[in-house]
Amino acid sequence: MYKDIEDIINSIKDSSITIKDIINEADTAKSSSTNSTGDIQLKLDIRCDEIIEKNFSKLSCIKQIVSEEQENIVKINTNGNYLIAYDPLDGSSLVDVNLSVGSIYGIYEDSFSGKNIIASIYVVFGPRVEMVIAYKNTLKMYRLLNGDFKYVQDIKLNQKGNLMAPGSTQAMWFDFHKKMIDDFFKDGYRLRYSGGMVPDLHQILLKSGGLFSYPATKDLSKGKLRQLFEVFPYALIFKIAGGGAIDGKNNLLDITTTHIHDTTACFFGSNYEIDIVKKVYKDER
Ligand code: AFP
Repeated sequence: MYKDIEDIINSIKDSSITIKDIINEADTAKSSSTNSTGDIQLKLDIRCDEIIEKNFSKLSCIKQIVSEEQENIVKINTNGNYLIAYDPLDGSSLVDVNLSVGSIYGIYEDSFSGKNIIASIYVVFGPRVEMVIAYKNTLKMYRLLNGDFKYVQDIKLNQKGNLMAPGSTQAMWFDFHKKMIDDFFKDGYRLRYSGGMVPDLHQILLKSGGLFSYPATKDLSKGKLRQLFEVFPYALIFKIAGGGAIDGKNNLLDITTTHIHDTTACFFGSNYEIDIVKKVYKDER
């Protein structure tokens, strides 16, 4: 693996081992601040972000970083080759109820845009700590065992799955979207949704498929999930896994980013389910 990417991965491993310990003794109280999307930040969000930024700041190969928890781009090294966008602890509000949470990283070259993402990494903090790395058309899972991440398996999606993870407030779904989701359940799909995209998508990837959706809704016309550090990393992951990732009509990695905290509607899944979304959304919106 290219040394710079290896250095970034090792930095993420170090941060993740520290974050695991912090989650266990977490002060999950709210801080007095909100992030740029208006989410009230937990002290845990800020602490995890500080750890990741501190570790990334040691790497000369990184030019800039973008965090869900910070308004602006952070400059690291003018001569660095890579740009990293990350969500330090996605779903952090779930720590309070002891559900799994995760960190998400997108590694970009030249600019923060879907077409320039070259690698994705996510870490699931659950009963076990697991890391998935998407790079150069490979998708590999590692598990934290005795202080180190050991290779477990490659990940590949089936053409069709049976898990459904339907996000957002159902009362705000457009009728055509609600009918599509209802029809999947009528076909025997099983509901798997925790409110944390990292464990929810991890489950679909490891149990060979289905559909995760966070659509545009009557109250969120551009969905909720952030392009650079939530959506594009998973779009690359699902592409390499042999599935699909769209906004309803377009491939997610083709959409244009105008601001580092832009959101988008998103669907991640096996090809059979993604084709159904394309058919339903073709005539809508
Ligand atoms: P938080 O980070 O605010 O807990 O939100 C988690 C998340 O960004 C993503 O992980 C989930 O898939 C999605 O929000 C859940 O949103 P809904 O609760 O609206 O379904």
